[in-house]
Amino acid sequence: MINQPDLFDNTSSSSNQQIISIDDGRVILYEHFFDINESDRILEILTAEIDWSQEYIKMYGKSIPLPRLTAWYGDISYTYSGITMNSKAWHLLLLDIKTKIESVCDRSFNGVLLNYYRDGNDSVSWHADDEPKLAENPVIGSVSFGGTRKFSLKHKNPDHPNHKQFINIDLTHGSLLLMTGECQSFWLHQIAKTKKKVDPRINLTFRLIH
Ligand SMILES: O=C(O)CCC(=O)C(=O)O
Ligand SMILES: [Mn+2]
Repeated sequence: MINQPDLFDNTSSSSNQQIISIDDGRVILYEHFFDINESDRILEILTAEIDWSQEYIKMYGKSIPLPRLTAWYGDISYTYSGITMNSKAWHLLLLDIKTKIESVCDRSFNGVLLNYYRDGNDSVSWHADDEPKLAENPVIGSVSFGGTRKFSLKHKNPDHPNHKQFINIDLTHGSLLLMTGECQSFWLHQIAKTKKKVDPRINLTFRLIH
């Protein structure tokens, strides 16, 4: 595990910081990073004002719709899974959220990928945020609003116990999850589909693109 004692300023957030203990990486959860009123307001504004789009990926020669809506806001364009998302002027609310996240980790971000999970059928499959433009050991700041969904982590090494036994974290309304250190090199993460009735959910992952 990489030790990054200077990464977090524990004094600047009133919310509870919970360190999720994993090998080869560092994951920190702040529940209620945004209080309930702020979170309700953010959910309402982002649902209405973000320029959501349905993207498609090519698989076996077919064009398959992503099982969620997405958007990218940032200083530069971003490419992942063969999809290029052009830069769009920052929404002021996204800048406020960015500043608040930057205040608990001494990193700055220059883009945010937004996901809109309409219901339990929407998901993101196993992947790591490891595009070359993110550089090595990126800090990913992930905030969630709306219905709680289960975020799972699995170790990439088939011999590691957490390859089969996933680490599951409930990402609740207003929570912040930081993935840092070697997390993206050694772990995959997903939001699985669920048959449970779940409210719509918006997730924002703030990133630094080089
Ligand atoms: O919705 C989430 O919590 C995760 C989203 C994610 O992993 C991504 O956008 O790369
Ligand atoms: Mn991801």
